Amino acid sequence: MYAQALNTVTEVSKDDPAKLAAFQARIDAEEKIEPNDWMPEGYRKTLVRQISQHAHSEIVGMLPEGNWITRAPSLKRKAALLAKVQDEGGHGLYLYSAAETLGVSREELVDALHSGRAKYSSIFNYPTPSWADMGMIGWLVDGAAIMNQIPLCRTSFGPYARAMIRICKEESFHQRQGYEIVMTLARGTPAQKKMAQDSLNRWWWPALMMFGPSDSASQHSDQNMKWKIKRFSNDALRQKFIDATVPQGHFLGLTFPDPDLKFNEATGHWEHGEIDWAEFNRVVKGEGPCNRERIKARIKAHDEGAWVREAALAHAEKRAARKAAARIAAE
Ligand code: BYC
Repeated sequence: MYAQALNTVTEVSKDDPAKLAAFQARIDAEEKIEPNDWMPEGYRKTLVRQISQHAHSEIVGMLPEGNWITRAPSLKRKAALLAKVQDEGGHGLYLYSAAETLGVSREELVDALHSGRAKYSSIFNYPTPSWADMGMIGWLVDGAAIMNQIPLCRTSFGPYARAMIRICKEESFHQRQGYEIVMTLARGTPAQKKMAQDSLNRWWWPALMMFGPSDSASQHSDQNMKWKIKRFSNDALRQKFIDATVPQGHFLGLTFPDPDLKFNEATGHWEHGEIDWAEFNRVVKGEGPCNRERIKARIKAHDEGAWVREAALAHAEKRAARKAAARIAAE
């Protein structure tokens, strides 16, 4: 039940070649595609897949951090964490709304998540046993998210690109608050520094997996780059993230759990060891440490929120009926 969707190769299209060529010309000219414009069915499906997976990731991503709101070490930390988790709920809503412009309903998307048909980011299937994990999520997970999402501000589908602009501004605050938590721990007592190091050891490899399979194994990349949904390949973004993050960790006196990590003077890049793709595949298929717990928590929250949705609907119906009655009375 909790296995995530099986992979399918991006559908290119059985559409009219003239329409396809005109569509591609608009993409090549950097025009934004809007919901009422003609688009190939494969483009629409790919966007629904990616935007909804992204929305699910934001909503499921609230859970590992929500775990620490009641246990944050100070009022200041609690307020910042609460605001961050609320931001993530907001990101989910912008993204579900962007997906809905493509003709799917929120209910269908949420049902796909709850039934295990839709994916969400592998990173949120790892546990958060220590306060240092709140810092590490902000620094590494939001840091990786920013690296992936800044180019999405220029993605070819208008509603997705516009949603990403605000999301990226907020992610940048999240990344800074996370780095500041890690910095405080790294400069604290030996026990605090150890907490930060242990947490980095647990999150480093899963953070690298956020960028998706290696380019040679990525099935959607070629078509997505052609449609300018994606602007950089998975490996290119992963490399940018490593190059930006390793010096930040060294500045804090932390080490990375990769004996093969070394700076290549000739290329100017940090070279890294082999990623454990078997682990990645297990987590994506629903066998990560927290997959079952996360989906169970989402379903529980959804069920317990049913009365809010019903009340909002009843209120909207009453307002519409009052408006209609007032209009008839005025005629
Ligand atoms: N986890 O052909 P590929 C956040 C799937 S939220 C799970 O390379 P594509 C945040 C992929 O979906 C972070 N699945 O695909 C929130 C595909 O499966 P399907 C989420 C993964 O689309 C709260 C298959 O593997 N960010 O930032 O070209 C707090 C083959 O992959 C993963 C987004 O969603 C993964 N890590 O590229 C803090 C960004 N990686 O659908 C932070 C938007 C790959 O064929 N998404 N898969 O069954 C993207 O940029 C792209 O979809 C990806 C994958 C780079 C993720």
